[in-house]
Amino acid sequence: MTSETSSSNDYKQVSRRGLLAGTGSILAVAALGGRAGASTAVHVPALVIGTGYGGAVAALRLAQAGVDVRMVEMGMSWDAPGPDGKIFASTVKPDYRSFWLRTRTKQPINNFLGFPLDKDVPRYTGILDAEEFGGITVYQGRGVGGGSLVNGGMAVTPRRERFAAVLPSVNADEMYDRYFPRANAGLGVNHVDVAWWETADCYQFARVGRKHAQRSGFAFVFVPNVYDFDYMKREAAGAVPRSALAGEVIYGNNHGKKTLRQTYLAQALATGKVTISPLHKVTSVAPAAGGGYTVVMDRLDTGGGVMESVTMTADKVFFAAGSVGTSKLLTKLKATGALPGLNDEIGKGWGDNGNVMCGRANHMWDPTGKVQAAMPTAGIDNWDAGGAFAEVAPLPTGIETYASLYLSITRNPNRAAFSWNAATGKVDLDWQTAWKQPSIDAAKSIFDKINAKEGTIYRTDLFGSYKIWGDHLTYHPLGGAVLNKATDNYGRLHGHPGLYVIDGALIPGNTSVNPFVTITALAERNIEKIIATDL
Ligand code: FAE
Repeated sequence: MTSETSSSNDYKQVSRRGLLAGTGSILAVAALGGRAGASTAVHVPALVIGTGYGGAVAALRLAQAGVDVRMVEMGMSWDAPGPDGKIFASTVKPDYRSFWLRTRTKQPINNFLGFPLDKDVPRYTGILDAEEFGGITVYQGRGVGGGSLVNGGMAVTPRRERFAAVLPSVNADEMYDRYFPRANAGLGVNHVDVAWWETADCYQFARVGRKHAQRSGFAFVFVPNVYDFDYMKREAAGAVPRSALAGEVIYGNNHGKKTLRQTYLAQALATGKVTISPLHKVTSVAPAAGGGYTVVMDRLDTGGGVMESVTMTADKVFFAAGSVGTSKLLTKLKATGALPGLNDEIGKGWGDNGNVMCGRANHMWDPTGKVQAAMPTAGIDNWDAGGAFAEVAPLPTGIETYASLYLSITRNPNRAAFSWNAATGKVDLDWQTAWKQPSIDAAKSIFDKINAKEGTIYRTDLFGSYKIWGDHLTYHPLGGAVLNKATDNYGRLHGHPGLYVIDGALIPGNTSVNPFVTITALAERNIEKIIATDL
């Protein structure tokens, strides 16, 4: 085992340039991970595990409060182009960059007109993890920026009247007066110009979605996004390189999207107080002899091999590895005795945000368009009556499919738990595929009605052969270290002062809408309190 020396502060410079100016290199990063023969472990005041929404908020606010922060991220830095000159792979041509350590792709939509779409790819620390548990595949972003690298950018603040059901112990007035506005500003949320949207070819699919929703009496609502809609207009005009209009989304956007790298993380690095170590996967956190915590991590190569073990110590450790990452770590650390003070709520309260997908086959007079912007702008809101909010999703194949695709977020009461499996040395999740039935029922409250009205049918070719529902997956893992249960009401883990959870693991399974704005706003609320009282 080696320890990292403070000379790796050099990396701060490489990393900041890399993120802000798009230069820098993964090689430079990898070389600075740890050094054989070094003796003193690096000690940092604050260590943040993961660089997604919760981690980015924590790092920025801590740095602004004068605290030096080390962020460690298991994924790559994503600032060097591949052989095609692009950083990220195309959605229709996944390659080695697309998936996290798989030898075959596992595309969310894996069939089309009877043809399986998955293909072999070289094993690589790619951007999208399709993490398989017994009853569900959980899709997550891997790399500096976490889920912001791969998501659809839909930046939805939950309706005020629904918030109490989402986070009952949180003061909703404070959230809606202060933290949701702060999160929206920090994330660079913007709205599509509806006059442009009404005529843009790339939103033909969404206008068809609106027509069908409204003819069946459903509320059709526009949804903000973090994709820069001015950039998209210029894409449509042929003035700039295409990204959303080239279908880019789940394997990364080469242009146009304001990920955390352009917002919170750029600001955090600009303070000069934040250092990011990519390809570092945390495996253990335990109390250190002299106070604070010892954090052990594997430094990975791009094939997923462990190059060395790196140890750091920190006064405060923020778990921001995402709902699954944080829950897996805490479940293991509690079960193995590394963090014996954690309570029995660890690993519990996990949900899939009620995600379920489906497609509808439209008539020939309702084409959805060859070119579809990969960023959704709208949804069908039937939450109060039927328990579903359905995002009108693009199917950016480059050909006319006459298909309407939807990702529904539904009120699904089922909650799973993580547990430590000593025999395999892994953490299991007890979610069962059958638990999606309430989600299917909720989605049917919308689409059965639309199909009846339009005289259309469900597509059965997108998620397998003769299979209507995409009920095997989620994009929105939430919970596992729930606020006010596994932690106090601000994310402080019980039993171990100085350990915090600050990501989607805090949210009990469902947000009623796409989750990242809520995760960001809650992180803003919690870090403000922690800085005021714990530092
Ligand atoms: P997250 O962003 O996942 O960040 C966690 C980070 O920790 C990741 O970078 C991990 O690689 C890293 N990590 C994990 N374990 C370790 C470890 N042991 N050591 C070091 N690093 C580690 O967490 N949400 C929306 O609101 N709107 C959308 O339109 C939307 N679309 C989506 C589309 C797709 C395809 C996917 C996959 C997700 C989508 N989401 C969307 C969900 C959203 O991205 C997700 O809720 C947030 O990213 C979760 O934020 P966290 O901060 O919890």
